[in-house]
Order: sequence, then structure tokens, then C-alpha cells
Amino acid sequence: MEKIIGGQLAAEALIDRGVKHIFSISGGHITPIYQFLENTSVKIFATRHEQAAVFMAEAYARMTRKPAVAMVTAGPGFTNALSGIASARLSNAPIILIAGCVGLETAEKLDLQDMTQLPVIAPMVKKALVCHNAERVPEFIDMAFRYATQGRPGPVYLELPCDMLNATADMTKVRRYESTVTSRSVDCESAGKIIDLLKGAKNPIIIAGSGAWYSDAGPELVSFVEKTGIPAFTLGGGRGVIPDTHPLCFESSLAIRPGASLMGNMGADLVLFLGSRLSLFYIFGDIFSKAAKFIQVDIEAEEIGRNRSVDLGVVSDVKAMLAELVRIVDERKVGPTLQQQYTPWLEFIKKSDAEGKAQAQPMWEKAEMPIHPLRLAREIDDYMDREDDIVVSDGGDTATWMGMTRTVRKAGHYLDYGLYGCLAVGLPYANAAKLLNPGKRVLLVIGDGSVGFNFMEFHTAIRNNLPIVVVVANDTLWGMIAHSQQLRLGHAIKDGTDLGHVHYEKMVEALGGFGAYVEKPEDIRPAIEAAFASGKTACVNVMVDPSVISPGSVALANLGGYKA
Ligand SMILES: Cc1ncc(C[n+]2csc(CCOP(=O)(O)OP(=O)(O)O)c2C)c(N)n1
Repeated sequence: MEKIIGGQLAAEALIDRGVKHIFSISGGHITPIYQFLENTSVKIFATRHEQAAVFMAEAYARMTRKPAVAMVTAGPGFTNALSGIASARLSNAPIILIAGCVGLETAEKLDLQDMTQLPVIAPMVKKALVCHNAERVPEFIDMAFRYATQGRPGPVYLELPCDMLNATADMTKVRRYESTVTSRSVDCESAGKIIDLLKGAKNPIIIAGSGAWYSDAGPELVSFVEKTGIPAFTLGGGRGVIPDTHPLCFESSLAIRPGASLMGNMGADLVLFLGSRLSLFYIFGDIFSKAAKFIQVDIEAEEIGRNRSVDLGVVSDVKAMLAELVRIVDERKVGPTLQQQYTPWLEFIKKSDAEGKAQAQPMWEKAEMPIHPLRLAREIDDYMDREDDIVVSDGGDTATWMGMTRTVRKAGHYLDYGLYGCLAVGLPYANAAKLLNPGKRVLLVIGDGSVGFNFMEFHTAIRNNLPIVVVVANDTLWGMIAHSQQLRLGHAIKDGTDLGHVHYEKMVEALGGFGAYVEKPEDIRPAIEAAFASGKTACVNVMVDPSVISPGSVALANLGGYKA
């Protein structure tokens, strides 16, 4: 009889699951899986750092809303992967991290790359699994996929000890598993109560977060907003579920965004909070009036009520809930009445939007040197104007400026690090975006500090023919920290915030990519055009004004536990 080992069963289970890419760096402990993935439908996508592999899986999962797999070797491969796992936990990305580890035979004998991995990662994931039995590998892989995707999506860890991967399986005991849950929970009674509360409101807003995107609630959200006339905002993974260009969408709910968000958040008398979390981004809930009615809809009961008591907490799938709300609005024929009721509020929101934007206009348009970083963000936003364009941002101030500017036309087409705030995501996210979307333009804008972390991912892009365009917003500083120190101490602490002037574009040229260097505002657009036209992985190094302080740095100096 053919000898089948645990590694083969793992490889076959991943193939059976339809996995197309596994993001990874090789290692002896996982070779028994690699050897059975060679020349199969699964491509091992090799990065230059395990952190980058997991960030790629995270972006892949965030964009496709399907589970993505990263695979790392024991010990150092595992520890390098941890930042990506922490990030995926906060972005709700359904990723599965498979890690090798030393075998039971040699545990605690001082074997190579030995460390106790499971208790380190267990608090960081939805579920930490270890399979000790070769025959049960397919079952554990099925389990990992189920945990990653059900309820609130998130990361799952699966540890496969190397002696188990090399052990011969008793095939009479092997069973194939694959289950997918398709039903969506909806609380119909609460839907009626939401409509009743809306009838009593004058100034309602809707905020849609990543829960709206993961449940694919875009069409239902647009329909509900159009029928009722409630102004809508989006945040994080929810950006784009209703396009920023929709007349009833007022873009990001981040209060620092030039537009209506601050007045919308502060002036609302009812907040319909859909699949979002009351995090720092809402000053832990304090941005809203205490008197406002707060309705929170979330797939996870534990999330409801974090940082604020709610008037109505609903455990529900966001899409199913919105579909029910649309149905009730139609059935009770309340749409026109609600629209009329909210008209003065909508006019106020539109006026706030215009005023907020007018205030930022001089910075968006600033023509003098040195380049204002908001002008750079505006040039990028203007250039990346196709519905399918994908923009990724990374860096402290840089991501803040881009978040204040980017017009998100389609969900899943704007990525930043979100709540985990981990610099270094940019290149892996952009590479994952291009891998998934070879026909779409992908641009990353990134701080000069952040670009250093995973710089060799330029090479990964070049090797894999991923012609992404990377714009480095180069202020020769770890800008956000230098700026928040200036605000707090009156000066930046040079050690730790100074980076010096580096020609990053030349480094990319040396790797085989395209490079351009920009100092004048009017040269930004031609350089980006040339970068895309080159068809190569490109770096456009743009010198920006190091003295401009972003609202993100102001917040860092003044908010919560960061303030002096
Ligand atoms: C991995 C990681 N290390 C450190 C920090 C702290 N931090 C936040 S913003 C920032 C400065 C970022 O500088 P840069 O990438 O040049 O972007 P800029 O703020 O200048 O736009 C630092 C060091 C972090 N968020 N993540």
C-alpha cells in the first residue's frame, strides 16, 4: 500500500479546500507539506520575511473576504509571524497560520528552533489548534477554516509538529471533512424597533464598519440610505461599502477627515452603528452626544456595549439586518416621511461637508515647495480616479493624510493598517492587492520610515512581476513621532526620529525596478504616470515638508494614555 505521511494529508486538504496561494518562507519543519504542494494548484508565494507573508495573507483575506493561508517554520519563523496575526485580529481578517514545530520526540531536548509556541499565540487568535495525529490532519484543517470564517472572522493558528508531518498515516482512519455554514442570523423583532427609534429621530447617522463589508451589505445599505435619506459614513474595512461618491455618503467617519464627519458625529441624535467598533477612532465613544440614541448591530454579542451603554443592541448579520430594515420601510411606507423629517439635517451635513473641505483646500492645492503632504495625497487621489484603482497607505502622518483625502469608490479597494497601527504593512498589502488584481492599478503611499521595514518586498514584487507603484512620502523623519514629541516637549528627540536623506528610488532601481525622484508639486503627477507606464515595480521618492504636523500627530500628543 502507498505510504502517506501527515504532510501529504495537510497538502491535500489545502488543495481540496481550493486554496490558491500560501504565503510563506520555507523551513525544514514544514518541508513535508511543501513537498506535496510542488506542481499542484497551490502556489507557494515566498516573501522575504514571515511578517510580510502574514500581512499578505491578511490583505488577501480582507480583500476577498475568504480565508487566506500563511505557513511558517518553527521558532523564528513563528515569532516573525506574530505582528501579522495581531493585525489580523483587529482587522477581523480570516487567516489561517500553519506553523511547524519540533516533534514530540525532541521537545525540551534543545532541538533546533524549539520554543513553546501555542501559549504565545493562543490569546492572539480566535482559536489555537495543534494536531498530534497524522490521520486527523484533514479534520484539523477543516476546523481551522471554520473557526476563521464563522461569526466575526479572524485569525486561527494550526500547529503541525514535524514528527507528525513525517509520520505514516493509517489510511483506514483518515476521513475527509469540509463544511461551510451559509445561513445568516437576523433579529426581525429588533429591526422593527430600529424603525420605531428612527421615527423619533431628527438627526440620525449611519456608520458602517468592516462587519458591513464582511457580510457584503453594500447593496442593502445603499437601498436603505436612499429610502430613508439618512447620511452615511464608513470606517476601516467598511470604507466603500457605500461609495464616497454617493450623494448620501459623507465618506469616512473619522473626525479629522475634512468634511462632515466631525459635525455628523457630534450632532447626531441617533447613531445606527453597523458592524463597527467604538474604538479610539470615536474617542472611545465620547465623540457622540451622551443624549444620542445608540443602536449597535454586530455579529458578536460581546462587542455590543463596549465603551458605551446602548439603547438597542442587536446581534445580527449586518446584511440580513439591512435587508429586513428595507423590507419594513417598504411595508410600512415610512420612507418619504423619514426623508422629509431628516431634510434639514441632511442640508446641515452637506453644508458642513462643503465647509470642512473648503478649509483643507489651500493645503490640498499648495503650489509652493517644499511639497505639502496633503498636496501629495491629493495628487494621488486625483490620479487614482478609476473605480477599480486600489490604494494602500502606510506610515504615520502619511497614512493620516491619505485617510483624510482618499475617495473610496469601491469596498476592498483602500487598505491601511487600521487599529493595530503596525507600520510595515504597505508593501505586503500592495503586493497581495496586485497578485489578486493583475489588471488593476495598485498604488502604495508610504512614509520613509515605514518603507524600510519590509523593503525587500520590492524584490518580491519584482521577482513575481507585480508592477505596483510605491510613492514614498519622504520627510527624512519618523514624522508622526517627531511631530507628537514637538507638541509634547517643544522639540523632537533626534535619536529615534531622524532618518536622514535616502534615495529609496535608486535602491529600487538597483533591484531591477523603476525609480523617480520628485521635489516639486507639479512633478508628482508626471512621475506617477511614468511609474505606471514603465510596467515595472516602481518607487517614486517624493520629498515632503517635514515641518507639517498632521491631525494624527496632534491626536497622538493629546489623546488618552499618550498625553503628557
Ligand atoms: C511597527 C511599528 N513601530 C513603531 C510604531 C510607532 N510609530 C507610529 S508612527 C511612526 C512614525 C512613522 O514614520 P514614517 O513611516 O516615516 O511616516 P510619517 O509619520 O513620517 O508619515 C512610528 C515610529 C508603529 N506604529 N509601528
